Amino acid sequence: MSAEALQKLSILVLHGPNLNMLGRREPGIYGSLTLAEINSLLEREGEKLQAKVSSFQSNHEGALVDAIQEAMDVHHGILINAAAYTHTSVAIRDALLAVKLPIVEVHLSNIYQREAFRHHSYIADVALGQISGFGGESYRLGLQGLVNYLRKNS
Ligand code: CA2
Repeated sequence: MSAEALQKLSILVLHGPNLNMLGRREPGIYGSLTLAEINSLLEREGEKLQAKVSSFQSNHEGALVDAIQEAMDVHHGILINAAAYTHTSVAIRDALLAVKLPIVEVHLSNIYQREAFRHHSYIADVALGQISGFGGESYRLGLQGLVNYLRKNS
């Protein structure tokens, strides 16, 4: 298929609590990229993949639930780093299930090398897959996986 014939996909990237602090605190765990740098990296990767990438960060669970609900009929898939809500939020899980969009879960750090409470994700089993431990690269890999899935399945 030629590049012109590819449907422009629309992907929503969601970032959970405290990720607005990236690049300013804890670079040893989360790397030195700021959230703005991760978002522009994803926009550039999206252009290569013929996908429009829109990003949203919130420190509030309800705002993330609202963003997931609003993605229905607007976006083709969701890339999500729910941060600490990964390990606590039934509300975010329920919203992801409700919108029935393909989901990819990402984490900067390898959550399985960290405290036991980070080993459980409420999102993992409702996602196509999870990428954890590659810093900002986790997002790029996640976007590639999500777009490849959508190209094959829509
Ligand atoms: O590794 C990840 O991407 C996490 O989702 C990050 C969350 C953590 O609760 C998850 O277990 C794993 C924490 C994000 C906090 O981000 C900060 C960034 C800079 C400074 C402090 C916190």
